[in-house]
Amino acid sequence: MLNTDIYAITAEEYSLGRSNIEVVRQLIEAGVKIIQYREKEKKKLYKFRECREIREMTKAAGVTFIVNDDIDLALAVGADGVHVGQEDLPVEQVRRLVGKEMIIGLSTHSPEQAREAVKCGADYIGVGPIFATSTKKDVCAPVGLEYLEYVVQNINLPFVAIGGIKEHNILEVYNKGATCMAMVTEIVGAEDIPAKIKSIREKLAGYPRKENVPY
Ligand code: 3NM
Repeated sequence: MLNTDIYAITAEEYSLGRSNIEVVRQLIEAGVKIIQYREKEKKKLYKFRECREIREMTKAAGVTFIVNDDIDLALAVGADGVHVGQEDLPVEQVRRLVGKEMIIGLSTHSPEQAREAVKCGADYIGVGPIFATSTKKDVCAPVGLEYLEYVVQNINLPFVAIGGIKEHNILEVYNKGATCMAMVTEIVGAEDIPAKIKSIREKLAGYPRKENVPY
């Protein structure tokens, strides 16, 4: 799980007029292997219809599909996983609802929350916000690269770095030991999404990892 470099997250309001479905189509075509559906403003029926279509598209392409927040939606469309935040249902309760197989991701913003995530049975954690971001409305101030470093050294769970990550600063994150980086606006807000993915990947591939980073 999270055995990939780019974790793409939808947000139609930043997608330059393209629909979530169109963005997902382009992400899949560009070879992105994990996609999260995150849509804060729409009513559930419309989210359900989009998720149902995205589930079909991702399944056909062998792409992991995660639904943000809505456990019922994740179950209804047969998503691979659900991603919850610190103020959503506790992970133990989510597990009771979704069963053993579904992936549960949990957003964390501090060492304490990361340690708690291990105890409560999250399958992976979000680590952020690494840099300032205005995409998530209620998120705390950036925790910087320090918290990421803590997770790399101390937490034995797959994790994805998130928050304000862009092509121009992604190497800072990568070089602290993150292997999977989540982005919203940098990707869905790109004029040319496949070109953006390619360019980010070239950047990562062209840069050697720091020695002795334990991952
Ligand atoms: N979660 P962008 S930050 C969805 O820290 C989300 O848990 C965060 O958007 C966290 O890539 C964030 O546009 C928004 O900065 C990331």
